[in-house]
Amino acid sequence: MKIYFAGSIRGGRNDKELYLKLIQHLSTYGQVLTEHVGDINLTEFGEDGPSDKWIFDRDISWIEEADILIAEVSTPSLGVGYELAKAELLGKKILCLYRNQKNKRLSAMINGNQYMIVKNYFSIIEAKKQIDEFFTGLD
Ligand code: 6K6
Repeated sequence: MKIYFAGSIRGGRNDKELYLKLIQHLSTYGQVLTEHVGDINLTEFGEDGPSDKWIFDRDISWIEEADILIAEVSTPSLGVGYELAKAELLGKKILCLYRNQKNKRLSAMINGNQYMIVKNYFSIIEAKKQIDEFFTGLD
């Protein structure tokens, strides 16, 4: 099972520790292609490494290769939104996890999209449970 995990990078890195924990949990189900999203040393300003075109091309080929896409969508990110739309066009199964936050609401373009499974949660334990249920539903 190849898993594409999507989470905000240049949209903001406030949830990076959360991404890391979710990626560790997802690793028990298969190969997470995008482990760097949970890299706690990666900031939204990091410029080292390959060009943006290289990153785009590699990430698109990983989405094509992935069996499923799981996105943590609490921090709004143009890149994650794009990846979700791409995965939908490619017919991938999609789970979006949204942490409930005061005075914030998930974009209607995600929350209102019947193609994707969108799950709200409060705690990391709950988020992991949503992941477990998603995988159980794939059987
Ligand atoms: C380091 C610091 C800033 O940018 C980098 C390197 N960039 C990326 N490396 C790998 N994947 C990326 C990068 N930028 C975006 N992505 C992909 O888009 C990831 O798969 C994330 O799920 C998503 C994040 O998009 P933004 O718009 O929040 O950056």
